[in-house]
Amino acid sequence: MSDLVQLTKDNDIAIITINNPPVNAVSPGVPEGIAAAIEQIAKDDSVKAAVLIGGGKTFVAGADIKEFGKITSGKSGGGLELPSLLLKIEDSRKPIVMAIHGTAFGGGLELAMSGHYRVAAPSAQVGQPEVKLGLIPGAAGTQRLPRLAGAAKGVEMCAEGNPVKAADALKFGIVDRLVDGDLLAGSVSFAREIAKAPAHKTRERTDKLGTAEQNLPVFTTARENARKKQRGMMAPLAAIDAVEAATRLPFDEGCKLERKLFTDCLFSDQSKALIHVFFGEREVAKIPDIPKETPIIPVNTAAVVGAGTMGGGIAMVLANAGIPVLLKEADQAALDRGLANIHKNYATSVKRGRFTQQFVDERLKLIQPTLSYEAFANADLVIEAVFEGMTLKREVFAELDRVCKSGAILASNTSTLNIDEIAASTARPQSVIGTHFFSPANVMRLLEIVRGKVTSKEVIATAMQLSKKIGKIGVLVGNCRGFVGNRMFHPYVRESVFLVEEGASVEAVDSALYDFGMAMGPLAVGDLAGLDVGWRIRKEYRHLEKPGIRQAFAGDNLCEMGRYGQKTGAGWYKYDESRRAISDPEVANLVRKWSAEAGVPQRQVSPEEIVDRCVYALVNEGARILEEGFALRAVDIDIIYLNGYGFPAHRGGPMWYADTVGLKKVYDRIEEFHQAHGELWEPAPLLKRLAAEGKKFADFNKEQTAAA
Ligand code: 3H9
Repeated sequence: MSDLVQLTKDNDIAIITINNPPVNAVSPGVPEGIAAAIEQIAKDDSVKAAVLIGGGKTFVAGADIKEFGKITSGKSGGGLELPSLLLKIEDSRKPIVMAIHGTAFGGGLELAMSGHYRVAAPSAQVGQPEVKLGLIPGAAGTQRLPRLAGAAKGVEMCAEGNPVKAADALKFGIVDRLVDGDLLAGSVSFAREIAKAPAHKTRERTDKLGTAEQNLPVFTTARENARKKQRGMMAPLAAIDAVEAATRLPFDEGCKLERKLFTDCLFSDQSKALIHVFFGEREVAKIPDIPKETPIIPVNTAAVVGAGTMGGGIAMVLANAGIPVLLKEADQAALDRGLANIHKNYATSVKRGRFTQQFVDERLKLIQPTLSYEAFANADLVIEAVFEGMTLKREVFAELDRVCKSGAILASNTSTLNIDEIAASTARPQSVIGTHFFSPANVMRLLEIVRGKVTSKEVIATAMQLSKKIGKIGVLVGNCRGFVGNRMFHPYVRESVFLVEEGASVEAVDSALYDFGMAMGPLAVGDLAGLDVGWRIRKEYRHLEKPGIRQAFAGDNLCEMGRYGQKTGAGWYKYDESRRAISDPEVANLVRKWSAEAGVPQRQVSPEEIVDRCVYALVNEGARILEEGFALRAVDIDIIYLNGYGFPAHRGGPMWYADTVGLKKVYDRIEEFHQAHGELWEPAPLLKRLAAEGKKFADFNKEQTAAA
């Protein structure tokens, strides 16, 4: 038996325990251990049935994802032999009960389905989340799940990848019983109950599979949904094909097709990108100079200054995590408006089934409106979300310094301003940090956490931990203008406007980037966020612009005409009452006129150039940010772009995408733009070096770690 699997006995019931912390993944050694246990059980006449259970906090969370990278890069790697083990388990003449707690995901659920019975703790979850890694189930999950739960549920779970709670798993036939209390004891007594019953094999069941005619609409709808909701991704469609095969082919042939589709997905760029994202989301939580043991400041109460869109959203986020929050505004009318918005947002969430009315009522009680700083003395954390202007922010922080208790965290939701300058208005800059939420704050997952020069490690560690508690993905960034996300967004948007000025249509620019996979085109995003936001900032910083450098003018000219985007009913597009974008020929005419006046030559622009110009603008700025140390790792930039800017996850983020294309190719294209468009396209020194050395952005992090 391997160290990872133990076999014990409770009289006539054998107990197989998998102990491979932290999540009992099916790493090399686990299948061998289970196989050895099954063989021993077969030989032991005193054993009537067996229970297979996970040690620690969970059943099995799936195949070991780390092994996949080894397999695709040609090194050895294990885990793909799981299907034969599952046949062996299913063929055991002594019934095997799978006892599920925590999560039975991916290969974990596949393992569970090879057992003759499944019992689960009420808090357990089961699922086939492989599509989220750009994969499909590869150990007969697409064949056994529809046999237990029917084709409709099977295809939904395999193609969408969302988990199912234990009670629903019982309802769908995926588990046979819920066990309250001690799971092992309950499973052993269940095993005794069924020990004499015949051991049914899941793969031989056909009662729930349905006829081809019944299933036709199921698969048609699944494909339509996948094309819409998982745009550009290959795995969901492959998963649907595999589940459909379960309804048409014998088990063995279905498994063969599943294996082929699984392998195609495993070696695809999409899967490599999504696996990078999986590990990246966990990597960003690790800050090299802030050890795990850093003390955390308890955050039991909070306060938010400013009840506008951002402040209100932040208050909701805190309340949703169960933290009581004071919400302060300067006058009653603004406070009333802010509260009305919060009520409206919660009502929408109830209508959409995201929250129950009871949950919302409880959250609303946690938000306490106020016009004064009086009660701020109790707050462990204050987040300032007032209008974006340095003078006002400094005034607020000076006031917070006066009223807040010592040790309270003072955070600013600034999206561009210098956090050290804000901190300097207090006598405790070590307690000041940036927490840049993205709009709408209660929906967007990203939280940029901005480290000031003297922000204490405790404050940073607390902010990182809090991000998890409030359901966000916190990424630590340095204090440069626009931080990471907006600093990169600026050249991205700039190029999109240049392209329009050079002759591409507004629609052509947006659709090229939408087809690349962005959630929205950059010009449509501008209309949504308000074109006036950038316009005002550009006016404020005009004195910093270098003379002779090309400046985009079309967006600013639209603002001069009062076309701010959706909020004024017109921007790059026109908008109807339901805020649907409509092409506006007037914009095309105006831009032609302005371009002629500015002497910008007009030409045909291909979708490929649109994508390269905009995406490589992100990459080039990202390379500078990385080299200057404002992002810790290339993957931190990727995670920011996926969660805050709608970059397609299956491309892994801008830096990963550039690594996939090859930095030499990216550099050459940027150099081409440099020759054609001048100084703004000066290649970042890091990109130039890595390209010359045949390296990737990912290698830069290895260099840094090695140097540390
Ligand atoms: C599959 O099964 C394919 C099969 O169909 C076919 C086979 C032929 N492998 O998330 P956490 C690590 S594909 C390796 O922070 P939580 C994770 O990186 C797989 N490592 O904890 C982290 O490491 P570190 C299908 C894994 O409690 C640590 O464990 N399964 C794996 O918030 C803790 O993770 C999935 O896609 C793994 N499978 O959440 C499930 N899983 O501490 C993926 C986790 O060094 N996993 N790690 O940063 C999850 O969804 C969550 O981890 C889970 C726990 C919900 C289980």
